[in-house]
Amino acid sequence: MTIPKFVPLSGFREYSKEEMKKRAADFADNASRRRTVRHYSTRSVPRGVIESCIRAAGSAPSGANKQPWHFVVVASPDIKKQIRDAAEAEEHEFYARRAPKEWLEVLKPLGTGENKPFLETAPYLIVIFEERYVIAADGKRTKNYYTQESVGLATGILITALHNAGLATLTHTPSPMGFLNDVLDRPSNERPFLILVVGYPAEDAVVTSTSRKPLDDNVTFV
Ligand code: IYR
Repeated sequence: MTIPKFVPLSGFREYSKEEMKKRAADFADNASRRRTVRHYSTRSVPRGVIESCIRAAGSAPSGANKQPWHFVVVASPDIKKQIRDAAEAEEHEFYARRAPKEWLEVLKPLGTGENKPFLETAPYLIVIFEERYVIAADGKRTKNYYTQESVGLATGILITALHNAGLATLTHTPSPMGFLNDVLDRPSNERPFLILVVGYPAEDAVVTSTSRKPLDDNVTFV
């Protein structure tokens, strides 16, 4: 049996009530400035910033601490083009045939469509994979737990970290996206979770006018 090895909790910071309130409010103000951006500049972004943000994402809690994620950072114009071509082919099918009418109806206000130029213009695509199970060198499989929840948590932290660093993102989920395993040469125990488009917004970027649910609609204190 494996015995847990405990060490003292270090690194935890407590703040005064006042400081706590200010930090919480400042964080919420900054988070509320995040918008999903679909128009990107080709301006480059330092790779170290992407690395730090992925390090933040990797701090997410995960089922049995298996950290069931893999991030592929795509900067290569050739690979970005392959991803764009494959994604647009799937999206063409989605918008032309696969999507039910009600789905297309709720997408209308977002102004989305099958053309995905941002997959080439943005300096980085971070393709996030969910590691459903682990294959050991001897071929033995071990299960990971709560992989979708874990990868969702890591992705949320990644998006927030990138926003905090002053970058825009777009969560893109071409459907189906199995082509990402082929293009990026990822093994079959990993499933594409989503593509995160990362960069500076284009100078003429526009977003839809939107509002966020007020707390009263979102929260119940009992
Ligand atoms: N994957 C498609 C469709 C799409 C679906 C939802 I739900 C969105 O919030 C946005 C888009 C696309 O990327 O266009």
